[in-house]
Amino acid sequence: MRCLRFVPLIVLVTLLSGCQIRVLNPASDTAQTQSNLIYLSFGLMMLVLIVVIILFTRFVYKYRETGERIGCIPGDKKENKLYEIIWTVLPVLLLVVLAVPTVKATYDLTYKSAAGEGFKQDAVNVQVEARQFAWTFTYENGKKSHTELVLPVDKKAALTISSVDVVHSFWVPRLGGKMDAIPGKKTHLAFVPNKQGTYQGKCAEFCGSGHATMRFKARVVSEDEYEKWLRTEGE
Ligand SMILES: [Cu+2]
Repeated sequence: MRCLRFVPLIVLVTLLSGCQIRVLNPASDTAQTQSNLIYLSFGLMMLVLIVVIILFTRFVYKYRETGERIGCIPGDKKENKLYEIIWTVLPVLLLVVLAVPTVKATYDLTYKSAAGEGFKQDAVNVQVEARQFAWTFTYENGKKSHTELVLPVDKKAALTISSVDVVHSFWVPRLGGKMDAIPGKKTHLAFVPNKQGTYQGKCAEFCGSGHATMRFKARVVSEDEYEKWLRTEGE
């Protein structure tokens, strides 16, 4: 019963981590795809884990040391071609099931981001500039914001990301995966936010002493509200 000592620790970790898992609560098409991939890989992992635990328990019980087996050393077993084929093919199949949607999603994102001009035409284009330790969001009409990224709901957003000093990483967990901000280079991130709300954004690359303070708000609002905000004076 010594293992019971770990119960409070497990409950604590569950409570601390489970309150708000933002990547599993997506608010854009890209974030939805990524969250589906997390569920798929978690499901496959649990499948393997459960099968292994059942087999392990069964074998430990079946081949336990009983009265007549004390000191018994099992002899060599003959090879079993069928079993060998099964445990070679099954992991390959699992990897294929995991790899196909992952590679497809990765290429879709790259394609969407790299599609650049095509995607940008009817998208809200924002220049994102990172510096130690702040962000600047510049809109098509020249409006600048340092504290919040405002986007209209259900409209494509195309971000062009750069840095003026060191490598940073733009990340709004509920809107999709991270993108590096690299000095002297432009990177792209594209998604369609589909839920209104205010989401936390941050720098996801350790960039110096003020890294932890490099946060911003991403606000997804109705199109009317967005137009109104865009026309008001910048900061
Ligand atoms: Cu940073």
